[in-house]
Amino acid sequence: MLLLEGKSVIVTGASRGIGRAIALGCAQQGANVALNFAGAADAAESVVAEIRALGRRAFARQGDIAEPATAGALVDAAVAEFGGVDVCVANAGICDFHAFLDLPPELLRRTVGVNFEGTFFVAQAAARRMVEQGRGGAIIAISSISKLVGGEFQSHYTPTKAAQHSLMQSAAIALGRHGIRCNSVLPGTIVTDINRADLTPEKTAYFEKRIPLGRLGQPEDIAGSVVFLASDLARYVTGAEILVDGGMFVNLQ
Ligand code: NAD
Ligand code: RM4
Repeated sequence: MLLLEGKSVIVTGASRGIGRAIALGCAQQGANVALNFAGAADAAESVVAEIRALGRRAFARQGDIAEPATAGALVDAAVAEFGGVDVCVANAGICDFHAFLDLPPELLRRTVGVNFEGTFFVAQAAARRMVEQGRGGAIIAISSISKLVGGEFQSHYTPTKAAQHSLMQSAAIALGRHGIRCNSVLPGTIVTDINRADLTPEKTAYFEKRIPLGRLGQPEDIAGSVVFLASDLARYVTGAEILVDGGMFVNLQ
């Protein structure tokens, strides 16, 4: 039996990286997937094609998730295509590594806008629809190990990852009576476009030494925890966080 058979799943920032792997992982478990993407239409359409090849339905819709209207339009499109929304994965995010002392206000505001406000808008739009439908649902924020620890060049980013989970905690309380569960996944360091330039050979070697499982993560390492939280296996899990980091966080010495 598939874990997400016939479920309608929204994934933001799904054209590549972790979002793409989540979209495919959900489709492999029987879900139909509505993808949001920022700019790369070709990449998004190729994920759509991969999902259709699995025998599921999918479509991609462009939009800046920092704009509140993007989330509403995505939910409306998922309702029109799939008849409703059961799962919302707030994955879209940015991290332009930058020193703290001269970090420009525009970069701070944009990072908060995409990572935190974007999560808020899509969670709220999906929740409104789920409440209307009256059949519960699951909302999952892709937060980070950076919710738990800082980064020298991430002073604008790490607070947005903590804010995402704080939102999931409050939303879990607000939505529990509707059977809507809200949780976070905290990836460790996963090799994607977001950190390709930052992961120098030296930094990679340091991480590999620090991670008990001995390697950096791949996007596919994250999909399983999202599928779990989206599924009925997690029916009594809400307001929780799952750290998926190969053990990096606990490795002090
Ligand atoms: P990525 O750069 O490969 O993917 C980010 C995705 O978000 C892309 O598809 C991008 O187009 C999209 N996006 C960016 N701005 C957007 C906007 N304004 N509107 C809509 N979409 C937008 O990076 P990734 O590593 O796959 O990141 C996905 C999420 O995972 C992010 O929230 C990131 O913070 C989180 N995360 C990543 C890591 C890691 O090590 N890679 C670790 C922890 C958490
Ligand atoms: C994550 C974590 C990773 C970093 C990415 C960009 O949350 O901090 O180490 O590479 O963000």
